[in-house]
Amino acid sequence: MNFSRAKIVFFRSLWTLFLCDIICYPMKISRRMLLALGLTIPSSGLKTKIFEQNAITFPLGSKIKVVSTWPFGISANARAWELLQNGSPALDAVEQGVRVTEADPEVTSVGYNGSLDRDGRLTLDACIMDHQGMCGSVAGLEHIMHPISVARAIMEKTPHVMLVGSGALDFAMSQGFPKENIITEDAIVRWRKWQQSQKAPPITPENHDTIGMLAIDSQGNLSGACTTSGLSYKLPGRVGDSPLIGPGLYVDNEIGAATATGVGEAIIRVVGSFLIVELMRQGMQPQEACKEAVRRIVKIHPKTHPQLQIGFIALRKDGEIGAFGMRKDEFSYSLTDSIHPKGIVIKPESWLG
Ligand code: SD4
Repeated sequence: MNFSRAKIVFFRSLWTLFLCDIICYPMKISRRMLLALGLTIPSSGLKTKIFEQNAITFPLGSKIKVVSTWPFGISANARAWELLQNGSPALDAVEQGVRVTEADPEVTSVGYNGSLDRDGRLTLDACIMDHQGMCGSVAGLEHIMHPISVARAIMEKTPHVMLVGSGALDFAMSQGFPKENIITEDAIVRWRKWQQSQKAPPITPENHDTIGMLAIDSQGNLSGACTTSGLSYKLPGRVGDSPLIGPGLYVDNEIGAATATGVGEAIIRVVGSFLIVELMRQGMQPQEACKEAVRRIVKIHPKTHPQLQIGFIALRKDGEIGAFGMRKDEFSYSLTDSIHPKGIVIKPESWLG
């Protein structure tokens, strides 16, 4: 950059900051808020710095809420909501919330009675993340009813983030988690049926779901949890997005949180949940951020995306929610808050809508 160009950039930057302060100061909003409202500042490298310097501040206790993927999230939300209302931290709420789904035999894609892999084994994936950026994760965990609690124990009791397979099982047992048979007759019947037909079942919410849950507590802190049995009849050893911090779940207490459901391979390729949080950091609305993550999946899969079941949800620090799916009329999420204390199922827009 020559000297006069540098001078122009410098004075333009000063002018932008000056204008921004004139707008922001009387209204007591930060520059970051202004950006979050969709107003952008001319480029010169300033945008990132402004985000790093100003924290968004919100009234405490005014935004308690919980969102989770799919209609079965309603009963998980109910448990989380109970805890949030009692003033429990969001971390407890999301853990206890998704435990409801993990133990529910009606949900055949999470925890107990989950879907088996190609060889007839039930291998579970889960992760959890708190408002301090701490996280824990398990993949390919067998014989344990509540992988989400093992993920939390890894976060709190080890220096690690992720344990897999037999190591995860040994750790779980060392922490007193009972080794149980969580494969049901029903799961075996479904698996045998698949073996006979030897082709992948159609992708429907019945055979292909994860619960991802995001919550804000009375202190205004965010946490998230995600748990699944993964893709039905997957190759043994296959790991999807759900136990991966970044693709399946991400929480940044300054900005917001996001989680995902759907074909894990596609979600991993765009690091979906982290991407959404980072887009919100840059001022994108939660809904637009979720849509952009789907758009990037479409870009990578120009021909096959109509076959990909994908759903993202995002919860911004101020309580604003966003969601977006890939296939028409497929993805939905559950919201529980003071306006909907019994929970409501919402169908967001989709790419192929
Ligand atoms: C996975 N994301 O293992 C999970 C599965 C899922 O809706 O969410 N299906 O790829």
